[in-house]
Amino acid sequence: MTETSDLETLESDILKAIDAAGDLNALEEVRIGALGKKGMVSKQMQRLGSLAPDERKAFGQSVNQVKTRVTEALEGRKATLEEIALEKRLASETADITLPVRPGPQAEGRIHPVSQVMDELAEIFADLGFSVAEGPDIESDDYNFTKLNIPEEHPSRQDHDTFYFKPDEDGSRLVLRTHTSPVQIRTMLKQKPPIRIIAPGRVYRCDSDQTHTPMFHQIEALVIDQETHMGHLKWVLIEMCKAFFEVDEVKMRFRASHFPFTEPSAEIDIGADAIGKPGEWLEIGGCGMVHPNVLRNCGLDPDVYQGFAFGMGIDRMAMLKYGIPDLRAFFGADLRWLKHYGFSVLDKPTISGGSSG
Ligand code: 2U9
Repeated sequence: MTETSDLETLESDILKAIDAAGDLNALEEVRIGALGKKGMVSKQMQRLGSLAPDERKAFGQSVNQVKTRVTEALEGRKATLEEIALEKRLASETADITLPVRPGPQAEGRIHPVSQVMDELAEIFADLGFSVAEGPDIESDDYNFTKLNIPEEHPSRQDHDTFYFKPDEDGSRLVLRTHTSPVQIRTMLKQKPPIRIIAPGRVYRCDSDQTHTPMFHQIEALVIDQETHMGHLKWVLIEMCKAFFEVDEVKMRFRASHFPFTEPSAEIDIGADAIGKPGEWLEIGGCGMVHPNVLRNCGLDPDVYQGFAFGMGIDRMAMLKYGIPDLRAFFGADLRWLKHYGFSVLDKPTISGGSSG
């Protein structure tokens, strides 16, 4: 056989081997066998020395042409094999995005019913134009009682009702606040009306039985403006209850009552239809027009400014809305209770989405 036919046979054999390579490793073997130092094509170059001078140039060119064609074939086959490998990998790594989300850590966590209801009420009152005010849990008896027109001998000042700290030198006595009303006092002392605030937070009473715990949560609201009247109070309460209980209509009645810090005062009852007990009335809190003495204690002229206020128990509102039977379990830190009565961290309450998210 002539050198050229040898080369043709060699090239044909190598091209067949390239096409037959099933993966990148096999193809690399073929490349080394053809173009490596000891490769079949490289060996042909060694034959140059044994050729006559006039044959050497032509043969050398032929070998280089074979090298070029083999290199192109190798690159082509490599690209094909890489494409196949990628397709295979993509096929094995597909993620079915229609599958439900795998529960993550936030699926474990629960929002406590008190936090949920605080968030719901904060959303509702924000929509009504109220802002949230906060204050200390440890209060002076001046802010917690005196400025609220609560007389020295009032029973709520007794230490069977109120947690007192040890008296300090200057005689003012510190208490664990028995309501969030001191927050309203602090706001009236530092903010010029109009005022529209809610004061949610922990309150403490020296009380503990089936339906009372020494700490519970309260939300109070205060509106101070000129020409504010009971109609405004009733409207705010009705709108708040409709949004909170997510009903189009709510029955509400006001039973005359007495609180030192409001005049007139009333207990607030709602028709239990909202929670599936038609014909019954449920007390949800108390309200009234801010007593003139309280306005004066905060430097406001009762002939210029009037206001209303109301207070509700947040724990109680949660029990009513979500049918939670036992108040004491709210503070029992039992994860089974929380798992059952708690809320998902992903359902933030919004007005548009309905207050319970
Ligand atoms: C200021 C003036 C008036 C807040 C009010 C009530 C009536 C009331 C209870 C409901 C259930 C407390 O959580 S509860 O036990 N509250 O009945 N609260 S009027 O009146 C104020 C507050 C602040 C400056």
